[in-house]
Amino acid sequence: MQLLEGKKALILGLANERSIAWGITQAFKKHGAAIGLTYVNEAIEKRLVPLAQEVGADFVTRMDVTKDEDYQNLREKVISEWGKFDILVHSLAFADKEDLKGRFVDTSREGFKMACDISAFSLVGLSRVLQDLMNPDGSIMAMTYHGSQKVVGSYNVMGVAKAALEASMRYLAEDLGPQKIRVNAISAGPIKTLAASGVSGFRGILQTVEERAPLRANISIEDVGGTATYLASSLSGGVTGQILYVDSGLSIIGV
Ligand code: 0WD
Repeated sequence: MQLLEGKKALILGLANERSIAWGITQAFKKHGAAIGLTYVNEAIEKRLVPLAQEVGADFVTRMDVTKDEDYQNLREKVISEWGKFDILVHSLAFADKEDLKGRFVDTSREGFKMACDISAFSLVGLSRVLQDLMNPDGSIMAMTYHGSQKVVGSYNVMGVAKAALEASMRYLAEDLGPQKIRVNAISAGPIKTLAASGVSGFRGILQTVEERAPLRANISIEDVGGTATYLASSLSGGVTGQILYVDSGLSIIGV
């Protein structure tokens, strides 16, 4: 059954075939959605183009969420390619590698600002410039991690940025609800991607899931793609402002 037939999905944060956004893109494609993709810089563009071809994407365009003009350019691109669209996927984050090791107390003001700007404010900025282009029954989703709620060694400033992202998601859900746009987050378990390689001790985090999570296995980008498809489709009508955990159940385990 094709759950996303006739829907148009704009996906941000596809860097390579290991990216969570790739699992989501492939799942959306399988379910009949049209795809638009963005890249942050030329290096990512090179890796993105063959992936875009593989899924027959309608367009790829530049979007660096730290640049005000890119928000406007993205809006204009969506208008010229699609007019209206249905699904927005926020699957991007960034923090200085120096801030993803050692003690959180040493986080610099600049590092704090940058992590929150790129990883959290961007959801607000994107929602603002794109909201009126979204059809009713639209769905916005962002990727988060449990380090927002509990202390995870080395995740540091990114945990704070994810807390800001999750709270932003809830406020956006209230703002955009009257327009029949739903806003949710997926809290994924650890997956070995480019972004994850910046987190010191990441291997140990993966091992913990295998040893302690109820399902005793790490999750895959396909697992996230499945939940994203549910959130993008009308199957999740009535669901907004929520964080859905795709983490093999690790977050329910106490000491
Ligand atoms: O374990 C994991 N991998 C988890 C990731 C567990 C739970 C959540 N997440 C989240 C991440 O925090 C992020 O929000 O999932 C999202 C996607 O992350 P990913 O798939 O793990 O990482 P990756 O494949 O590296 O894609 C993230 C991309 C960037 O890649 P690089 O590695 O080049 O930084 O985010 C993009 C970029 O393509 N990105 C930006 N996009 C627009 N503007 C910017 C920017 N300024 N900075 C980074």
